[in-house]
Amino acid sequence: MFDRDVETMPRSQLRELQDKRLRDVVARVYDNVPFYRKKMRDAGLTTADIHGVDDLPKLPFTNKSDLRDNYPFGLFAVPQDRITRIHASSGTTGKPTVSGYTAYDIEVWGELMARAMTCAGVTKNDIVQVSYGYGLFTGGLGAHYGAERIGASVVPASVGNTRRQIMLLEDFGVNALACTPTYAIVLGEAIREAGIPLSRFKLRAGVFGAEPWTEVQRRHVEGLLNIHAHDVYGLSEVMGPGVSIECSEQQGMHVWEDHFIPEIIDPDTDQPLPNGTRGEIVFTTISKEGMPLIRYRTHDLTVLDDTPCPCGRTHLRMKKLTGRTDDMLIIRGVNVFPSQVETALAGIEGVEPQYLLVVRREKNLDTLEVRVELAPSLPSDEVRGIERIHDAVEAAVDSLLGIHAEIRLVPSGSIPRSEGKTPRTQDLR
Ligand code: DLL
Repeated sequence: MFDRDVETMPRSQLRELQDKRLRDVVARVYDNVPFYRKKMRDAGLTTADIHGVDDLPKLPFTNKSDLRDNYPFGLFAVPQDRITRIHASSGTTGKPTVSGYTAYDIEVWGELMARAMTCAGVTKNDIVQVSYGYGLFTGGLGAHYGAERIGASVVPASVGNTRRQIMLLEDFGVNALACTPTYAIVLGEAIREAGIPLSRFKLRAGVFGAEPWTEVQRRHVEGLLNIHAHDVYGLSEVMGPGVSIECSEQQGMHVWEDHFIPEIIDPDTDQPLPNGTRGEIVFTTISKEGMPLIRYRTHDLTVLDDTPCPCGRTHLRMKKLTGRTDDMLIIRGVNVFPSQVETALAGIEGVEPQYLLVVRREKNLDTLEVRVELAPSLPSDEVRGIERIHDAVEAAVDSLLGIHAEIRLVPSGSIPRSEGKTPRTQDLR
């Protein structure tokens, strides 16, 4: 373990720590963030009403839309000169969701990712290849700082250039790989296709996350790379990767409860649900300085498991994610909302705001097709006009989504309508 005392802390002691840190964070956001002060006042609450974790359900939720409404820095709880890092992930309007960190937050993140990678068996003697994207996305730098904190040798490969990735894995004798599960499969299959025997690699562990993946995919990638594949979870608003991770038991991901309080709620009634029941996971960050979040709605569906883990860690576990309550798609690691396509179509002449996103998995890579209806008034024999519309839609969609989509223009009225919510997505993966 990276920090045995904390990771095996008796639950009663962990609860005391959470109570204290929760009181502290509530006071900090009340004093420093007008958004939280107003929300608490509107709910008839003062800081004196929050004594500990039992009082958590009294506090209002925070939604992604609140982050958007306070874009970019409105939820920061410290002055700008204390913010040392800013990350962001794509949001519903084309504007990203922003997250600000103090030097202390970055230190904690590194420590929690170090705990996470130790769970996956990484030691200071290992070489770790980080093939998550480096940049505004939290995957690359999060895994990088964690591996460095352990004292391992980090190879900051970032994403792409599969042949070079494989060369590095082989030549450097890399022991652990951190990337999305999809990319791990791409690497594994490319190694198999190239006929390189696995005996030439020293890979032992995978730290894979940022998108949903199944037990079938786990077995597939474990076989392809001859490794133990660990699921790692996180979201940029809450911190980034390392909010939770699977230990050697691979039976759910330990949530680092000394820094985050997880709750499961019924997404329809918003009421808390007991552990062991499937629902939406909600996080309160209790140590973050830069941008603390109170009862943040993740829209991720899972189950909390508080039964003891044979590994000895006392922090409870969340099961593999089974989906999301909203319509966000994760395509090649990029968060895509159907409403972004609607925004992209606005202003393009000759198309209707009738569209469908079709996601497929071809050769283990996600592909996106966007079907868009042509305006009924458009003569369909006007080939050059249609080509122009196609190119305009393609450029707008690609730039707003940040990934390439294949555009298919279809006749007016051909996308099925429904009486209730119109399905905007078809996920065929
Ligand atoms: O994906 C952070 C991360 C990077 C996690 C690297 C793990 C590894 P966002 O881009 O903000 O942050 O996307 C967060 O991705 O709400 C989930 O829906 C999904 N997600 C993240 N990890 C997993 C996972 C990063 N292990 C959103 N399984 C979250 C399933 C995941 N879904």
